[in-house]
Amino acid sequence: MTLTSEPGVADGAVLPAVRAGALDAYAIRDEFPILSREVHGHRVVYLDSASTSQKPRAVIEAVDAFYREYNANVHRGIYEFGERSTNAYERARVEVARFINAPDSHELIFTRNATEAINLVAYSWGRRNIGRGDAIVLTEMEHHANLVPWQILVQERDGDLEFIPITDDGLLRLDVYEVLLRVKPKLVAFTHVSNTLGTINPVREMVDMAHAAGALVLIDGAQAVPHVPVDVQSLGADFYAFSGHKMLAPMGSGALWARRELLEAMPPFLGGGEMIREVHLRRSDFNDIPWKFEAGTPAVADAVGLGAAAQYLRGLGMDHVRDHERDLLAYALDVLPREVPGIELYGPLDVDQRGGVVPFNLPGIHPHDVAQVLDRFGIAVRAGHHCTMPLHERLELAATARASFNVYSTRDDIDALVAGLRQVQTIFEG
Ligand code: C6P
Repeated sequence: MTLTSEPGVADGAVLPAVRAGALDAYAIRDEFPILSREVHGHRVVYLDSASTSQKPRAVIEAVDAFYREYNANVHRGIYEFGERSTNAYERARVEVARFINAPDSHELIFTRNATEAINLVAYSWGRRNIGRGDAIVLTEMEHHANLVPWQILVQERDGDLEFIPITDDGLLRLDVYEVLLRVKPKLVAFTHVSNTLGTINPVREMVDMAHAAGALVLIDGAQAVPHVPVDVQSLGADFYAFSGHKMLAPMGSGALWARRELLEAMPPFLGGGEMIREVHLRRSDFNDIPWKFEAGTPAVADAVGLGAAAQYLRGLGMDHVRDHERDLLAYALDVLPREVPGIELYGPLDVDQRGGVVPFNLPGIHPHDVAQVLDRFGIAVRAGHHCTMPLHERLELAATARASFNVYSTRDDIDALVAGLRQVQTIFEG
């Protein structure tokens, strides 16, 4: 199959938004149409990128071009639009696989999001491999997406869950992990970067420990792939799940990467069209990977958008992205406690162990009220439990407010947050 080029960033191109080896976030902002809008008469200060990122023109145009110029189903139509659609879909797979340095693009399955990718493993691999008394090790900081599917699985199969505890700073207790591995778990599943505390977990070390104990490893990369360089080969994990919408791509796009031999041994997740080779009334032969796991008509335009997002981020350079967000994090951790009296911050203090996520509370003011008042000034932060209720329980917090960054975030955004929080305090404390 020849792969034609569809809209995106030219191969290997460095975008003009990278100058002198650093991101120019102000130039990048111009590439995100939504960021030029006003909210309640203020410039939009979007600090909820951990929830979902905004989309650059390159992604919007790739999706737009799909529907305007060649919308057709994939792997079916032997006509111009169908061939272009199939080419673009499979090229996006190559692009996304390359972005995480997967050794083989056929090991990359398109899913709707990280949640679906994790559920795919829980249903397919889990039901075949987890039985009575088998243990799965998770952590106290997991997003519900990397907790509930495993709860459902062990309840059904009579297995067990064990949890790596965290320190008060939000770091994993690797000493306890070492002890937990003595129960010989079948699987260890943990987040690469915490969506609530920002903790960047020591994946390679934890993978090596798990493998030495005979366990497979699933990494929830939802908050890592958009923000830090991810190389699934050097991380050494067995399964790696992530969402597209947090990495500048359309909602409804995501992926699971797994080693070929695991995917080939796993039964299908969903049955239907696309995932079969031959169907008879009483039995079917299944397709090769990755299509065995992509039943039905896929979200083709969204996958094409995900490919364009991966190209865009590759053009910026993920090392630059990480440096930019670490700089913003350091600035926020410096300025917030100095300028906002009494603010409580959570998570690791060392910016090398943390992504661009800043959870906080203003004592005596509910985070929902904080978020609501900030909205009046055009500032978007998330408030609540951020789908990590057990983590909040562990930290004895009912809820937190959370500011989170992406490539288009600037120090001006943090200054606006500081000013907004002072206003919140004035309103509530008089
Ligand atoms: N976290 C947040 O505001 P989905 O919904 O499938 O795209 O992503 C689920 C998910 C899985 N793991 C982690 C670490 C995540 O952060 C998320 C999504 C968002 O923090 C929405 S709840």
